Amino acid sequence: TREELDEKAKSNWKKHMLPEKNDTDSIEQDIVHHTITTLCRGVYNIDKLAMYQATAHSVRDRLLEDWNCTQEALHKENPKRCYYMSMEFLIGRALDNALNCLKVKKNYKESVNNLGFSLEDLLVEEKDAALGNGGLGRLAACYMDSTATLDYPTWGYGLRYQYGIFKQIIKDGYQNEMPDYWLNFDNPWEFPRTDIRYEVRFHGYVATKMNEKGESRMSWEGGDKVQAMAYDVPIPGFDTKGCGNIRLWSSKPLNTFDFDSFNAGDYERSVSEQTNAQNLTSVLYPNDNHLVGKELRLKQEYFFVSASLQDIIHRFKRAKCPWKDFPDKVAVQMNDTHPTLAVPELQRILVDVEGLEWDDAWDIVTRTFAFTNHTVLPEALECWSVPMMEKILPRHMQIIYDINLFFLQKVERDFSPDRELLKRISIIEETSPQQVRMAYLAVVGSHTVNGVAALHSDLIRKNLFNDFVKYYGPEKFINITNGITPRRWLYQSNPALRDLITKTLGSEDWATHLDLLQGLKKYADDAAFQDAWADVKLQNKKRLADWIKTNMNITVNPHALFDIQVKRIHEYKRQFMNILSVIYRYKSLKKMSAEDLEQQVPRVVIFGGKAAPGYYIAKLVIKLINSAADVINNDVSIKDMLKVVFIPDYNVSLAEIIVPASDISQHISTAGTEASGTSNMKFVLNGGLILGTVDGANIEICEQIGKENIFMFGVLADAVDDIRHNQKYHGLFIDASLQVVIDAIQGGEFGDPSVFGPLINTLTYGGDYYLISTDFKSYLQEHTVVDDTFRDRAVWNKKSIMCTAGMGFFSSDRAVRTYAEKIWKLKPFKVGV
Ligand code: 4GP
Repeated sequence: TREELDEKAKSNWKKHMLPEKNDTDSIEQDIVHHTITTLCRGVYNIDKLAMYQATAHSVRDRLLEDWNCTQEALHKENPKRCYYMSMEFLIGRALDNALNCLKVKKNYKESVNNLGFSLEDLLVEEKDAALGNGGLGRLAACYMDSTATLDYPTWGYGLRYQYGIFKQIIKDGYQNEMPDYWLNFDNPWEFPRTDIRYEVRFHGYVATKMNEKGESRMSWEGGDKVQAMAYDVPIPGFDTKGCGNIRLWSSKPLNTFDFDSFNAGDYERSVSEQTNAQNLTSVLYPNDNHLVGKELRLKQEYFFVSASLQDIIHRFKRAKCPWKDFPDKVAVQMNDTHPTLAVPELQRILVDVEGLEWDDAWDIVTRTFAFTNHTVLPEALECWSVPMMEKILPRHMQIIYDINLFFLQKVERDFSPDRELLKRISIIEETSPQQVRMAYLAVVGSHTVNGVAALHSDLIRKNLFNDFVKYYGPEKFINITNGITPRRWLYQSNPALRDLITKTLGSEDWATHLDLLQGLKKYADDAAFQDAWADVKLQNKKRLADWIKTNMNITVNPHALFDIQVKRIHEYKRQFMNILSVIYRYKSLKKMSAEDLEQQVPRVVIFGGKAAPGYYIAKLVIKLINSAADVINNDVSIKDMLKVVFIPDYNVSLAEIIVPASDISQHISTAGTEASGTSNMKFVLNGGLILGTVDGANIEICEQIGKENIFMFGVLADAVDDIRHNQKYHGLFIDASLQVVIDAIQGGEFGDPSVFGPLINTLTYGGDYYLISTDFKSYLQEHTVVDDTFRDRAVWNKKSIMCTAGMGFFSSDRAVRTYAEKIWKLKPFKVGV
């Protein structure tokens, strides 16, 4: 280590550890240097991809400098740290973000130009890091941006999937999935840590052993082992020397080889173990808000928490603190239940390996972990069958039984002996086979549980965790409304608006103090400012229209009202209701006289989003959207008053083009089903209005920007149960306007009606669980209000300005600060001052 080097060596190191220079000449030199030495190419065969790679490597050098600086300072000072454990990080592209954070974009642009390329062209060469499905994965990425920017000593832990979320291709209107092998070319944004490896065990058996003190302890033995190797992804903070990190684990075979099989001539078997090990972290499960109870997934979850905890403990032990101080040095946030096995795993390490007493260990565990819940959908709640758990993690299953036993004994002793209550609150569900309820294990193993928007947190307190709230008291269950990073979702993705805001407010400070956007309110009625504002929106709509023309060969009018719904395709998100309303509009337009038609507000309705590969109904919704688009876009009689576009392969990079271009965006989940939503925040931040239900974060957005600046409709969450009950016992009432649309589909106006039978059945015979029929009429009415409002451009522009101005609260900086203060008890740690 550095301490062991003599003075001369130390001074030699210092002499050469000079900071990178950011003048254009030095940048060019670095790019050329990387072209030659990292890529083994030269001016004779450089192309856009290689140029992107060389540029990215030179930016990475600058980041790594900050990374090292931060890690060295943390190593020396050893402050409390937080670890954000998440099976998903939906990061997107890194280059543009890094250039902005390091404040070197202007010079890079010039340098790249000087070398014969355009930076804009290079940025799109980068593949998205798409290691997540949707909401909770993108949230994790925003939170990493904020912890880095605010200098909180926080690391993310995750998995390095070789295949991220699949690529969506639309063929004959249907979704097809293609693998996303994003690591095909070299990935300059990760740093392989060949020296950081841990062994992870599966299967095996539990034995009893004597420890050094002569006490009898359980020991997990035998089984199969794989190795976890670390890859570090530096996360730059905006305008700070501090640099965060996401450590992703990749599975590798252990360096053992089955020589018996090999010598017996069974080469295939001797290597099969190696391939199995490698496959463990191959692929991200492509489900959003839905559990798939596959063995491989359970193994991924354990592999992830085992490697992460070994790493955390290794770092903790370096400081030689006593175990009881662990929670003063380490906070772990579990992003959903996916990392919950960390609870029994830490308990196992403390009791079986470190020799602590059960109660002392449990005290440490429950002071370390906190848990975020992201959904109330029953199909998303993780349950693992006890037999599967026993087979793969036999010792953990015993520990979970013990955790449950001690917990139930306490509830019975201190709270209530009611058998029904004990059954309801038990971590083990007495089905056949028994199931481990991971959300309950997470609650019992954590000191704090949070929901992600006010309504959602209320609902989990009232329903999902009600018994726990009664037992533990309400303080343990808090709300932290989600947030988004303004750096990616305005500063980077909407340069025209960024510049206008910066010019108006006189500085860029709003990018790290989003409340400053309030300052725009005083210009909301100013005609010149409104024009400048509207001009930015038009530019962004043109950018999207160009993308649609180039990539899909559909012409859309940028002066039309852009009405956008992009998110995972899910029944509860009701893209189905949206396309039904589009068909209703189409039918209405067709009935109009030429004069009436002229008077209409032209609309472009844009959809985007992936359906889980096994989600049949969601895939039919995609098909219906595309079939309707085909008919509507080719019907000249409606004179371009309506266009429908399904943008394929929606991802973070596309969102960066789509979000700034909305006039309205739709967030129309059945009330009480969308925990928060975060794209609603992104659209409003960019001056797009919301058409939405009284659900998730829509409610708080409404409070912040004013109810006159949002279009809301639909039943309230507390009415939903009664309506469902009535529908079940008194039959369904299909609204007349909805019947018109159903008839059109069943009459074959959008292709073979039998294709859509199962989809229509979800409304009719299926009992309309998501209350499309109930909300349809008020939804159509609100669409009319949208049209009428859009006709008065001054009114609309003012609303749009008020939207952006009121969004300060939804910065992920605010969210992360709240986590740090209320849950992690963490202080910022500033480097280089
Ligand atoms: C999502 C929720 O559906 C969404 O409302 C929320 O904004 C997001 O988490 C972040 O909190 N849930 C998931 C999931 O992504 O898989 O449960």
